[in-house]
Amino acid sequence: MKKKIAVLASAAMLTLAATSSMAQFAKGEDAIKYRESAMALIGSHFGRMAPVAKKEVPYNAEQIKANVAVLSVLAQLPWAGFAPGSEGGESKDDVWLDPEGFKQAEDDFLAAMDKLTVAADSGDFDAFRVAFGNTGKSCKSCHDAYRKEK
Ligand code: ASC
Repeated sequence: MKKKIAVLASAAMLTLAATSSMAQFAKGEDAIKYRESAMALIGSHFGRMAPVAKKEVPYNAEQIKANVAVLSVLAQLPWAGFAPGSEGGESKDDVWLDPEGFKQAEDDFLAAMDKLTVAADSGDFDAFRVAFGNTGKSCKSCHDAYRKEK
């Protein structure tokens, strides 16, 4: 009996760890809506910094730092939404056919985000501009590989 409970508990913990979220999605379409909502917020918080990086709008170090702090939380969200059985939406099937490649793309993006956070926290415009560009490249390469053509 104790062993059975231990097995069930460790299976539940593994499931939580695998999805990095509170709970499983009830339906595939819930996961699709969740990840696409998270991506939309990431696109907004990222995209609104582009005019600053392009020097079309003055650099305000405190605003960029605060925005990147929000973005670094948002950046953690979409991944649980690529759950098994949630194929579809804007995702190519390659997300599920090539899980190692997709995980690598996630890791590359999160590593670029970490560098963007360091750069934004430094308050140095050129460091921000370079890290912003590199993060955008990681967005694009993952979209090119794993997002359907619009
Ligand atoms: C964005 C957005 C993306 C990336 C990408 C960067 O603002 O929505 O998908 O930047 O275009 O190259």
